[in-house]
Amino acid sequence: MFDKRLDKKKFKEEVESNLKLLYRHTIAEASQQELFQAVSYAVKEVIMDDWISTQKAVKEQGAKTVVYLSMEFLIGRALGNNLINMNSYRQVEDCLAEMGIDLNALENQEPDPALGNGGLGRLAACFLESLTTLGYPAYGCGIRYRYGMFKQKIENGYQREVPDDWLKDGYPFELRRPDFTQEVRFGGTIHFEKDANGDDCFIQENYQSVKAVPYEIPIVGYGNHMVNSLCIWDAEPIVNFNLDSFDSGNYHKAVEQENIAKNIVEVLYPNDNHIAGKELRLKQQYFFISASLQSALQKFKKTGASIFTLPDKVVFQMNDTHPTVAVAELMRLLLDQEHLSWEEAWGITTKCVAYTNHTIMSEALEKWPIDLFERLLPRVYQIVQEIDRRFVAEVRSRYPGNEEKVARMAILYDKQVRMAHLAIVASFSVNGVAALHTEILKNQELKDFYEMMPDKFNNKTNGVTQRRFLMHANPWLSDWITLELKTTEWATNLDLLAGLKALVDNPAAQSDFIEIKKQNKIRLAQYIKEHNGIEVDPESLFDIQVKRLHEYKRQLLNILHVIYLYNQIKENPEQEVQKRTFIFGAKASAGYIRAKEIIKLITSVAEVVNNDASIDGKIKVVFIEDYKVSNAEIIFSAADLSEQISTASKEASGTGNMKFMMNGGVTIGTMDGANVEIVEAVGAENAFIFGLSSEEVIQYENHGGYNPQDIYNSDPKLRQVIDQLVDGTFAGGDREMFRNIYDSLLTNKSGRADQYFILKDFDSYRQAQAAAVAAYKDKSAWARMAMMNTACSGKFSSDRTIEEYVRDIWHSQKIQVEGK
Ligand code: 26W
Repeated sequence: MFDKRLDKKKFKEEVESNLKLLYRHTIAEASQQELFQAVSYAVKEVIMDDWISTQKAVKEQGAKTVVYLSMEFLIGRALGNNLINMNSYRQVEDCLAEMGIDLNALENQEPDPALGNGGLGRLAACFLESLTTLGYPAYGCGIRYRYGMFKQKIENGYQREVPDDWLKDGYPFELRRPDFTQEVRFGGTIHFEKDANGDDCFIQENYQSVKAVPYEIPIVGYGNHMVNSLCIWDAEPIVNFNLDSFDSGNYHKAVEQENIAKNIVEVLYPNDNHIAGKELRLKQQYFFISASLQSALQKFKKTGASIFTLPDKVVFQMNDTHPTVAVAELMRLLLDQEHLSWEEAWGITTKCVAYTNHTIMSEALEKWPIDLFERLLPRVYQIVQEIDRRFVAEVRSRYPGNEEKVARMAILYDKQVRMAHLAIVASFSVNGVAALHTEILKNQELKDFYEMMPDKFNNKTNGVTQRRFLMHANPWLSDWITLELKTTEWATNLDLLAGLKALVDNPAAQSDFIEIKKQNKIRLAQYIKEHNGIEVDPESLFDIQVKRLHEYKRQLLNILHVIYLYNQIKENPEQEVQKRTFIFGAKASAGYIRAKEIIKLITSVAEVVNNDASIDGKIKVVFIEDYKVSNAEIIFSAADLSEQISTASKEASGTGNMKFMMNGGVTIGTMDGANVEIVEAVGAENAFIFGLSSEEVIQYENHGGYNPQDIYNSDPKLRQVIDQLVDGTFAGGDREMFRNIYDSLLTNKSGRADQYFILKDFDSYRQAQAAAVAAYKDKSAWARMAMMNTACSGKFSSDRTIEEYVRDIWHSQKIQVEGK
C-alpha cells in the first residue's frame, strides 16, 4: 500500500525542488550523494507530519515515556528502513526508477551512522524501533559523536583505523533543536548557603560549563504513523567566539571553552568490553546524562504535575553502567533544584531508574578513581558518598559483623566508585540479557546483591528487529514468507513464522528456500569480489563469523580449525571434500594488541590458503573489511553456518546469532548466552552444539584453569596446527609473528594459559564442524534444518523483548497516532 501522502507526482516534484534548494542542480546535474540528500529530505517531509502528530498524541494521552539512556546507538542507515516502515519502499523504488534513479545506489550513499561499538549499541537501536512499532512513547538519549566507530582498512593484513567522518556531507535525517539547549557544569568548588527560605542551597563556583544542544533523529514505527525520537547531544561553547574581542584574556578563554566543548563529543571510545578509565569518557557520560535529565524534568514540569508523580510518567532505562551517573544527577536535581528532602528524592529516583547488565567480563566493569570523579563532579560525588553511606549502613544492619560482605558490596571502595553497585542499589530493576546470563549474574557475579534484593533481578532475553534484519536485509526471503503465510503480519508478529514449519518437508518449498539462499550468497560473493577482489563460489558452504574481535568470542578457534582443515586437505589431496568459504568480519579495539594479532593471523591464513593452487579452491578464507550495520545486512542472509563459538559463560547474549537464525543460518555454537535459547527453540537436532558448558568453564576457572599442554601433547594434528603458528608457515617464514598467540595458548607467561579454553574445546569443535559438513551434503535435510531455524526464530524479535520490558519493568501504555 502506497502511503497516500507520498503520491508520485508530489514526490518527484519534492525531489527536484530539494535538489534546487540544496544544490542549485537538476536531476541530470546532480551527483549520487546529492540525489540521496534530496530524496531523504523528501522522505523526511512525510515523516515530519507523523512526528508532529506523535508528539501531540503523547502530550494529549499523557502516557508514560521510556527514556533509554545509552552511550551508544548503532542505528545504521535510515533511508531504506524508513521507507520499509512507511510501507513505501517498493513504490518509492519504482517512482525513482521512472526518474532514472536507482534507490539501492542511493542507499549506498548514506553514511552508516556508527555511534556504537557492537551488540549493546545495536540493541539500543533495535529497541527504539520496536518501541515505536509497538506504539510506546520513547526517547533514546545519547551523544552526537563527531566521529563514530572508526572505519577499518586492512593493509598488508593488518587493521588500520580511519576516522569516521559521518557528518561531512550533512546528515539529512537529523533535526537541530537549539531551543532545548541545556547547560552542563564540570569541576569547580561547592559550598552551601542558606537561601531566603532557610533551605540549604549549593553554590558551585569556578566551574567550566558547556552548552548541550540536542539533535533529534526520527525513529519510524512500522505501519503505524508513530515516530519517536533519538535525541543525541552536541556540545558547544557557552562563550561564543567573539571576533570583536581584542582582549587577549577573553580570547584565550573563548578558545579554551571552544576546545572543551569540542573535545567532549569528538569521538566514540572504540572499546568493547574493556574500560580505559579516561577522564574524557566520564565527561561524556555526565555531559549527556545531565542534559538528558534536565531536559526530561523540564518537559515533565511543563505538564504542571506534582514532582512526586514523576515515576508514573517516566522511566530511565540505563544501558549498562555507562549512564549510571544518572542516579546521582537525578538526586542532585531533585535535592538542589526541587528542594526535596533526601528521603523524598531517593523515593522518586529509585522508582524511576532501572539497569541492564550486558557483560560479566570483569575488565568491562566500570570503576572510576574517586579523585577524578570528585574533581570533575564535586556535587555529584557528595551525593554518591551519601548513597554509599546509607547503603553500607543497611548492609551492616542486615549482615552484622560481616565486614567482608560490606567490602564486596560497597559503592565506594579501594579509592574507586563502583558504577555497577551504584546502579544496582538505586534501580528498582536489574536485568540480564539472556536466561543463562541472568542466572550467572544471580549466582556468581552479583550474588551478594541478589541475596539482599532478589526481587529486583529479572531476565530479558535480547531480540532484534525483523524489519531491518529480515524485511530490509533479505527481500527475497521476506517476499517468500509473505507468499507462503499469505499475510505480511509477521512483520509485527514474528511468532507467525511458526507457520512455516508446515513446509519444511515440502520439496518445492525446500527448493525455493535453497534458491533464495543461493541468491543471497551470490549477492555476498559480488560484494566480496568488489571489496576484497576474492572470487568465492556461491555453491560452497558459507561459514560466517561476524562480530567484534575479542578473545572470548574465539575467532582464534575458528581460524585454527581452518588451518587444521587445510593440513588435512594437503595431506589427502584425493579425498572428496565439501567446498567451503570461511568468512570473517571483525573490528579490534585500537589498543587491543592480541585482537589485532588475530586479525593478522586470519588474513595471513587467507593469503596462503587462497593462493595455494594445490588445494584447488576447496577452501577459501575471506576477511571482510569494515564490518558494520550496512554490510551486516547482506552478510547474515548469505550464511549457511552461523559461528557462535564463545567460551561458555562469557557471551552475555549475542544478537548476531538471532539475525543469522531468522535468515535460515544454522548455528554452530557453544551453550552460551542466547544460543541456549536458540537451541531450545529450534531443537538440538537443528544446530551443532559443542564444547564445555558454562558450569564446566566456571569450575575450571575457580580452580586456576587447566593444562593445555596435555592436549597439545596428546593430539598430534592439533599440535601441528599450533606449531605452524611459530614455524613460519603463515608468516612468510617469520617465526616470531604469531609467537604471542602461540604463547597465550600454551604458557602462562601473561595470565592463565589458554584462558579461553581453545585447545580444550578444539576437538569437540572439529567434530561439530564435521557433523555440519556431513549434514550439508544432504541438500533436502539441510534445507529443512535451515527452514526450521527461520520458522522457530519468532521469539527473537525485539518486539517480544520490548513487550516483556513493558510488562515487568516499564509499565507504560500504548498510544494511538492518527496519520494525516
Ligand atoms: C566501558 C567499555 C565497554 C563498552 C561496551 C564495556 C562494555 C561494553 C558492552 C557491555 C559490550 C557489549 O556490547 N556487550 C554486548 O551486549 C549485547 C547486547 O546485550 C550482548 O548481546 C552481547 O553478548 C554483549 O557482549
